Amino acid sequence: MSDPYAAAPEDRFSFGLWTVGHRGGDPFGLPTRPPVEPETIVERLAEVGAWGVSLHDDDLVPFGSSPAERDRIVARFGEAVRGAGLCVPMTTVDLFRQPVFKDGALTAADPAVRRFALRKAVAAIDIGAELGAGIFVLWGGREGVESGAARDPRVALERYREGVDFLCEYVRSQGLATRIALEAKPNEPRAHIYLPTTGHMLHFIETLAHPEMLGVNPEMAHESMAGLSFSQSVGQALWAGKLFHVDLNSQNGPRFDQDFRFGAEDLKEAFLTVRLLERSGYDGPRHFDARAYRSEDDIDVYAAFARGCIRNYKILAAKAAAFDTNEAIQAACDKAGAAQLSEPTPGFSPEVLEAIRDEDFTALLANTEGRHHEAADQLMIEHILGI
Ligand SMILES: [Mn+2]
Repeated sequence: MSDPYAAAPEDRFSFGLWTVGHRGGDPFGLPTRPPVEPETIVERLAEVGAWGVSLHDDDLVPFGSSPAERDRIVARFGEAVRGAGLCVPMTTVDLFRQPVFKDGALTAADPAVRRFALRKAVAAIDIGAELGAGIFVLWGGREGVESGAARDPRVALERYREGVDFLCEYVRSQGLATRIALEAKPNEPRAHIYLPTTGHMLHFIETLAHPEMLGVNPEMAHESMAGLSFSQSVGQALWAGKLFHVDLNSQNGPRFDQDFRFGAEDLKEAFLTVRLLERSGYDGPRHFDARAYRSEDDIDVYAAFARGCIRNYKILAAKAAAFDTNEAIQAACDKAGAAQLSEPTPGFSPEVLEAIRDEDFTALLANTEGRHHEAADQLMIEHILGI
């Protein structure tokens, strides 16, 4: 019998080179796994059923490579990706690792650092274009502060706006179809990062010169670090038509960014997120920005970790479909207001206002009936648990 939870290309599952390629190093410990060539990672991802592989510029082309080396590396990688039947749906730029970015990149006080960041980002967009990536993710990991004493956030945001506008103009000048997805994170590596949540990003986009080119890449761990509901963040991005990409992983509450296997923590939020993505018709990459525990070896990384991300998504998608077609569950959800919320609120007119002023709310104010969320939630829990 075939495995109902095996990945299919239409699932659009993708992994970053930096995820399965993560060597297990952390701020307190050395790497525990050997380095693996990008071409080998691609072969192994194909074996677990991935559809795509994403990358930072420096994951593939070592920082400081010559133009000739860069061309050779990108061409060889593109061949490996095509040979394995994969694609590169997304590339991103590392504007955080090198010491030059110690006080920011696009928001660095030193204008020369900002110009260098633009040069690096433009080169990363070029790598993406060469590999056929339609999406460029921008995560400003160093765009923030430890201390606000010498920083006016209004001025920093103005520099941020100019930097992103520059990149959009570059994409347009090259006639590329690249769309840019902004990724938020509240802290780590900076104490306070500018535009710390997906909601902040969604507003920022509306201040830019070409908002139609920009969307968001919400990451489950990042929103959870701020104590927020990931499914609500994804929901706002979908509602705004701005969900260009999504970083699936898991996180155990507000603490350092854990990037655990998707589904490993907070099953309820994982379920609600998968249900939302599947119901929304989202057809972008289902990208796992996660990494295996430091305790694991390179076989565990693929056999248990990468397969686990995929299986948990597929299992939750099947659970979500069954949830939405179960009559008893749907009746309980409707009793808790699921269908009622679909009824629009009236638009303003003097007549409508007058009618509202005249409406008799006596029975509403006297109504003590509960809203029955406990019953709906309990059914969801039992459904997830397989009862
Ligand atoms: Mn993360």
